Amino acid sequence: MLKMPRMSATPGRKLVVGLLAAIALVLLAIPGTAVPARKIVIYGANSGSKLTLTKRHHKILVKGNMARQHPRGCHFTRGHRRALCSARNIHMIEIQMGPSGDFVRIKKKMPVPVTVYLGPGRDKFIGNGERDFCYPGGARRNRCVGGPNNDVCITGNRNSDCVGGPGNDYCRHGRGSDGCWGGRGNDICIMGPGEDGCHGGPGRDRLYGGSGADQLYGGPGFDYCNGQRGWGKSHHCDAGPRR
Ligand SMILES: [Ca+2]
Ligand SMILES: [Ca+2]
Ligand SMILES: [Ca+2]
Repeated sequence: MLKMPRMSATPGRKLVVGLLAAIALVLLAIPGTAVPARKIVIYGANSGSKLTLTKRHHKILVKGNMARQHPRGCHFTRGHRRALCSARNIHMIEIQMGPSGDFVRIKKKMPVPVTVYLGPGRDKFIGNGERDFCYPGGARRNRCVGGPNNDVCITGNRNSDCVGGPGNDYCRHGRGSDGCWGGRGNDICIMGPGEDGCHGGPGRDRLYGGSGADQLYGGPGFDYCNGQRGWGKSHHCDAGPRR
């Protein structure tokens, strides 16, 4: 007697299993596409402000004079002087300051990177353990302090300073006579025109002077120093033209 081969059921079962797997994959993929990451945007007041950001539970609290323009991803809780932002599903905090002198400080480490545009006026930014991207603008005597983590500071064309702190930091300066302090970590400093001072600090740093007589300080670690056009002096450097 011929027994029905059991194998005949297998292709059908394989198809069902395959279909179920495909459906499961689609279901898994949906939440990722349905909830796009958000960006918080905070606007400083035109008259200048002292703004602080701190983290409280799953929210970000902003204190200081803000513009009338509603911050994105936040709501005002006391006039334009306090805002509360949900930190859920954010990928970036952006801060846009006005044309007067501003002071922005991140009091607690933010869960995502911070990008800050300080605008005109003599400004100062102090970051925390998040990655900070600081654009201090074109005024004289601006200063960005990145703090821990890998920070980026890109200045305008008048004398401004970047202080990287710990981490692998990057600074790029315009035409002023600028200062960059890389701190610990492997830093990159691109000084541009002007008579600049760059301090690599501990770690393997790469320092570029640009045109103008620059002073490059490699500090501890194997450092590359290149004064480029305009001869200044390199100190404690191990490779490059060292001039
Ligand atoms: Ca400003
Ligand atoms: Ca840093
Ligand atoms: Ca160094």
